[in-house]
Amino acid sequence: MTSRRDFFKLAGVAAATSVSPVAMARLPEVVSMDNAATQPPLAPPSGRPYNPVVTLNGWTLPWRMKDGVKEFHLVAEPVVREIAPGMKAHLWGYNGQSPGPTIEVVEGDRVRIYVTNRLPEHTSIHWHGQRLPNGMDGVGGLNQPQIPAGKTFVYEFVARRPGTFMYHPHADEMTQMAMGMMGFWVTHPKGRHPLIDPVDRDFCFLLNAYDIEPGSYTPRVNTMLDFNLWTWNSRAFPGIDSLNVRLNDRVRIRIGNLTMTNHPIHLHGVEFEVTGTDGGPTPRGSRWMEVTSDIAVGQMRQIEFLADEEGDWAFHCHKSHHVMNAMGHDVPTMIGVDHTGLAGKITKLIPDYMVMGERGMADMAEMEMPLPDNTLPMMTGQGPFGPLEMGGMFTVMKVRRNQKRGDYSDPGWYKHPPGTVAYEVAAAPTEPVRAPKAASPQGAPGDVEVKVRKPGGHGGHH
Ligand SMILES: [Cu+2]
Repeated sequence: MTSRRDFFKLAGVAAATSVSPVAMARLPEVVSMDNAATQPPLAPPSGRPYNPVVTLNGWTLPWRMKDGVKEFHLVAEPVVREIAPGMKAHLWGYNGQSPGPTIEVVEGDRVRIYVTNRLPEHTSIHWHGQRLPNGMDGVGGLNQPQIPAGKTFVYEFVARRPGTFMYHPHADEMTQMAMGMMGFWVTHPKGRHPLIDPVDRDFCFLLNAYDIEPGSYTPRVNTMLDFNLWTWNSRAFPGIDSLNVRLNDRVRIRIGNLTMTNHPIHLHGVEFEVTGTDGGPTPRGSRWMEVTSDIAVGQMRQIEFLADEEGDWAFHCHKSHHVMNAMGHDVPTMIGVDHTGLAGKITKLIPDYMVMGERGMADMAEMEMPLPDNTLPMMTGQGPFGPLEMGGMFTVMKVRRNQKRGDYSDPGWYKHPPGTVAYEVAAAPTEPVRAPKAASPQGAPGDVEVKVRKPGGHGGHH
């Protein structure tokens, strides 16, 4: 194992001479990442130049050039991924992290990818969206034998079309995807492309989801619907880094969805265009401005915009349950219900019952609630004006005048110019004007009685 920086010193030098020099010397060095922070873009040290992407809470895999072929080495293996500070998950991934590293190549590149399987079961890799020879498509049993545990296979093809791609196993998929085996792939155009504009910043990340019972570490792999952790690159807010850009940058964000449901991704502050899908760049006549783009299961979308408004702009999935972290499924809605004396009685029946939300759920963000080890508060994160009441698929795009070109560091919270923040006015509350109360018609119910709903079932929130 070596760090990404050390790799370049080693690249080109025959690695791993200790085991079987003849067989092993051909394998590129394994480069591994040991933390979940967003790594700076990897400027290409060889091959055609391009403007590299930044993987949100991720990194790009270095390669070595061998006889004009870009050689990568992916290692499928169990990993420990920090979902957010305070919670770690035991996942399967590649080269130390889940998702695996982003692979960046240029249109026309011949690419050779060694895949070593250190999982306890066989695997394969499907290069989602690529044009390639059929035998390289990675569907275990259909296009190739599975890669047995402990073995290394090699894939080789030419990256024929520029665009946004993903990779994931096509072997025991339900388990391996639920455990986090996936990664991003970007093929840059080899020159000026009529439908691909240059941008100042190019971000990418995968949408993924896990079902990890609070207090445990390993995802339940049989889950079909009841995922409780909605993540971007296996990170949940407040663990998702902000997207930091310079005022008036042109920004591209590439998003791939490998969850089991769709995600309407919403960006505040600006309008964007969808400039690419899984099939490639979109024709210019098909683009229109929007602020939310729905990304269906298995799809990729590229959005682009001019970041011409300074500030801290929310960026999130618009399904409100996807901007929350793990919660029990048995929590009833209690708004308007007087809990006095109730909690004690319910706790006798349901020991882990929590009273919540007499006045809405915002209490939850401030409450010091006892949590089992290794889980995240449902709604959390501290903003400059108080608790953010968010979790899951939520982060912030920070647009700053003073952000330097190529600087991806976090500039801190936005300092609003005086007089530009919503504020309280001193005014006496006014009585609402109500329609006069009509007499109840015969047989109609009178005042509505609020009944406490017993916890149980799934509250219909799938
Ligand atoms: Cu969502």
